[in-house]
Amino acid sequence: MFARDALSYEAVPLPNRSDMSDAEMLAAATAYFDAMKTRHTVRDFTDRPVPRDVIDTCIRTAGRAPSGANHQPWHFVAIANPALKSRIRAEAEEEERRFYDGGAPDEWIKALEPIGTNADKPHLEIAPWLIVIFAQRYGTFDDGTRYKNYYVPESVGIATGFLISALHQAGLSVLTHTPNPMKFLNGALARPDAEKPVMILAVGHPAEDAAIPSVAKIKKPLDQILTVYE
Ligand code: IYR
Repeated sequence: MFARDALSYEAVPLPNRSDMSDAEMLAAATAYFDAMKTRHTVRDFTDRPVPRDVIDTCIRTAGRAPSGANHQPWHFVAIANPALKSRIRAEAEEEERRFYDGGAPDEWIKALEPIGTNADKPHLEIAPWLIVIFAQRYGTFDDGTRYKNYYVPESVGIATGFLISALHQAGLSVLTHTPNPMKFLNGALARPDAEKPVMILAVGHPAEDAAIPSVAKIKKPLDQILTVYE
């Protein structure tokens, strides 16, 4: 993506700025909070299709995340193809069975009890889209030589947050799914070894009878997640 000789600093004026009053800022912040507090991780989807344009646009938003040295060390693979979704489900469930049948420490299994998860992952076939997020350990200049990426987990985490927020804003439900280990995704999706699979997002509309674990409603209050020095 970069040419080796195009790496010098050039300043351009800030192209966009918002000019809100304090009251407008608070109203905007509150409106966004009100929208985001309706987000829940969903595990039961319908097969209602979601247009490709919606997914593309949400990925564009993810691509606007800040990243270490602006290297944008991420790659997204969006899958609607039923055969590929079935393959991913089969391979993920194989890993998950190992995880739930003794591979994971007892403490981890116990921590998951209130979430109600198990090795069955039908949503990986039912949800109309799976988005697999890859982290790029290094990048490649136009001439084929490598450059190092920085703060890769942080950058990819921020981009994933942007993506989840954009999908929610578009009226879609999301499951963040992390089969353990995930290396099989490189093979299934023909991604290079330099890329580390980070997460699968199952994306779509919630099933009529979709439920969430009651613990998911318990969020830490502000005074537990914020310390202020004024
Ligand atoms: N990957 C497993 C286990 C799992 C782990 C965590 I941490 C969760 O928050 C939920 C599930 C699975 O997807 O079932």
